[in-house]
Amino acid sequence: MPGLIERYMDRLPFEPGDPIITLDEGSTPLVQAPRLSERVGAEVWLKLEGANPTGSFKDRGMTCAVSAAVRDGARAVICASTGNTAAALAAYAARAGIRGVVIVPEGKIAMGKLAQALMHGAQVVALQGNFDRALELVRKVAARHPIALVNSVNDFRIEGQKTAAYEIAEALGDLDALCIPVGNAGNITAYWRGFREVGLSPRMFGFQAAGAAPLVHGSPVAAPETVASAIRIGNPARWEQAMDAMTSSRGGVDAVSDEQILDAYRFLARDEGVFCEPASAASVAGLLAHGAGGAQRVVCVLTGHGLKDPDTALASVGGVIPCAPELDMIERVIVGQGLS
Ligand code: AN7
Repeated sequence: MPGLIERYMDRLPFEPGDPIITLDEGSTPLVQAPRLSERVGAEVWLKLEGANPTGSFKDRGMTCAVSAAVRDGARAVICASTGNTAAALAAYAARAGIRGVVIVPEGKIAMGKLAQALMHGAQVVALQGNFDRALELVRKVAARHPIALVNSVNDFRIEGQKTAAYEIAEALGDLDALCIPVGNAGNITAYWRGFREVGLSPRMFGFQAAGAAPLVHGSPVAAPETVASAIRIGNPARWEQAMDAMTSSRGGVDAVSDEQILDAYRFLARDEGVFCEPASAASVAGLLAHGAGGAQRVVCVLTGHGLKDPDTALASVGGVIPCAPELDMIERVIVGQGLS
């Protein structure tokens, strides 16, 4: 499939002939989740955004933000990031042949994301502070220098990300509820915009990690903490729009503990064959813990791939079984576990 700007140009702020920086993002799988459906007593679908080129939904926003920046003559792009935006920025900046700069909280981004940003040649600044401080600082840098800010405060990001709602509408026709993790609150804003544009109003249920749940508390969190590093955010930039999406759709926002997140993370991997990153599992943890208002047909957005964060995966499961290179030793190990 072509990238999403080409697919949806009539509904995006681009014209034929504009420069398009793309990796053929979007068109991600929407798969049924039979075991999860059974557990919650509803028809549950998973939108696998980890199948995007850099492994997260950020590619949808980044193709638009970087294409628009190039159209405006930008030679450099910058963002603050908990990791996935940094990886996407780095890839699309490389594709565009412009400079990429990312500011990330030192020691708090998953290994895969760091490897991506560095491999794609972005300048990676490890801030001795959290994401919220990084976002404050990049806003100031972008105001003072000719460098385009591509965090989701940039509306082109929202425009690109709304296309995931189009794809769900095309695949299902209609749905009763959407469950989605909320960090900086750009994605829930984007889905709501996309659904409204195609005439749908599913109930929007946003889920935050309990240690980083400003929308649930109704006030910013100064020192957010969670195993789901992607959503370790205490003062979301799209606060009002996210609340509007949840209120006007008769949805809501709730918190899930790290334990609930990790349980859902393992359940998806072991029982549905879907490996997402911990932040993504917050959508399913939320559905399991809080329900979705009695909805019949529910879509959970799995925002990023599990391979992004191998450290958390390995810390969440049992280890390997060492074995001498002999047939009888292998048999003892695997037949001992029962084969038939
Ligand atoms: C996997 O990369 O904020 O509510 O800087 O990586 O739109 O912020 C990532 C966010 C959910 C939350 N799931 O989305 C960043 C960043 C994953 C994420 C979110 C993020 P928003």
